[in-house]
Amino acid sequence: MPFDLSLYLVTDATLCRRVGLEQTVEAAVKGGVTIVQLRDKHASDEQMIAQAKRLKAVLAGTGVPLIINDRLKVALASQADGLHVGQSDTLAEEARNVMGQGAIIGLSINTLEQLQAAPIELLDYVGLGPVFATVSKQDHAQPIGFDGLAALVKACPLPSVAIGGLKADHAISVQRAGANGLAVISAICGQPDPYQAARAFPVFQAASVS
Ligand code: TZP
Ligand code: MG
Repeated sequence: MPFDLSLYLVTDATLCRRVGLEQTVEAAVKGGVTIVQLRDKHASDEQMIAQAKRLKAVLAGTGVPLIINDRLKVALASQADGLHVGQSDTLAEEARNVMGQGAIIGLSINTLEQLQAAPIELLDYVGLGPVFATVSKQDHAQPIGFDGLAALVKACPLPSVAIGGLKADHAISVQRAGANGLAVISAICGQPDPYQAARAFPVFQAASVS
């Protein structure tokens, strides 16, 4: 499935509770979100499968892919479009094997060493960060700043999306660093009006569709 990393929404169940997860995603996509990742560190697989199916229904016909964080079982059972894995997960190879060539597989990268060790040929994109410290992810790695982001992008042969503490005002700096987009949780999830929150992000000049 083609994908556009320019405004990548990562969901947080707690932050989305007031507006509702489906409502947040629907509004954010209307406001310009181009790709959605369902991330939930606390739900059971069964709960997450049900949630993923509801989000698939919300996204049907929009062309916006649904990516699942970490849980291959959930991605398979919900027929999601892809899987995003972290450094502590060893899922990229397994995900590619069982989800097939058409799946969108992403990996989180924090350092040049991780980039050099990454199974690039199995991946479709990388998430680079955190750019800034953030309370949205517990025990996140050392922030890399825009200079660190630019160094990783330069060394990276794949499309990339920056993550970590990013707000609409950072879009220009992210673009200057060469990444293909911004991934955000709290700039959209938990905002009173997720549609307006998404719209606040400027459209990337050369939105990359892979
Ligand atoms: N990975 C690195 S930082 C982060 C994740 C999932 C959280 C980003 O959340 P926020 O609220 O956009 O800083
Ligand atoms: Mg993980």
